[in-house]
Amino acid sequence: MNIRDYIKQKKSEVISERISNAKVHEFLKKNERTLSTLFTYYECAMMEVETKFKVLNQEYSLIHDRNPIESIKTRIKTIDSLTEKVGRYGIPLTLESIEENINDIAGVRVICSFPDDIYTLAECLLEQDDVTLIQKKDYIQNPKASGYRSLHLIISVPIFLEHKKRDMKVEVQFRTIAMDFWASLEHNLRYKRDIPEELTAELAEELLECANISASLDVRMQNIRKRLSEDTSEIDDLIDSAQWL
Ligand code: 0O2
Repeated sequence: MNIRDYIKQKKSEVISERISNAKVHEFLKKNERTLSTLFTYYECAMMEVETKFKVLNQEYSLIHDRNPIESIKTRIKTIDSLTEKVGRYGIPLTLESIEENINDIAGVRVICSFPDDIYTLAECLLEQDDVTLIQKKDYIQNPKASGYRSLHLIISVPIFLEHKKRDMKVEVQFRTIAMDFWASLEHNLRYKRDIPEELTAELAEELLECANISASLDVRMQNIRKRLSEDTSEIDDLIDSAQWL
């Protein structure tokens, strides 16, 4: 376990004492209806963002004859994970404070084939006039010490309800297939409790090495794709000019 995770774990142990189960239970009981409405709004915002990516993917395939998105995953944060984060951040357990401070209740993960696709899609999303960028963390340019790579955006999008419009925050994580594969494996190590400390350190080191290898593989495969598409466009040009003969 790296130092960041160790601190995180220790902090959350202290916090679970600070935010007792009883307090969480009382909060959930008191706010059940409002909380469920709020979560429905987050779900709607998540669907809006997912649709935006589906549209971009379709349009891209029309123009470039390939899909930049391999898959899209969506998730709403669980109550357990939410209250753990509220405790860890030391913020008040109120609806207003949760909405203001917790940015990843709605999450959309976009898995791309190549690193360039990530930046193209992020740019296209942010160009849309109903999308507001709140925060950007580029763990591809600046990977985490663990080796984690991904581009994280916190955005705000409007959802249109019966008689009102409401801006909701959504976290978008962009990864290549290789980055996602790595993150899932590393996630297992992070949350597996009963691994001896020595083995954890050994596996973390091995994972860091894998992260570096897969980063260079991503770049090499992207270069191959670029060369292939250059060649294909030369062939297309030849075919086009031959048709005039
Ligand atoms: P879930 O279920 O995936 O949402 P914090 O959440 O407090 O750690 P912050 O600043 O909100 O901090 O978020 P950060 O570190 O930018 O990104 C948090 C999310 O990114 C995590 O969500 C993971 O999904 C992913 N992530 C970040 N670092 C790592 C890492 O080193 N390894 C892996 N596998 N994933 C990582 P959650 O909340 O952990 O869970």
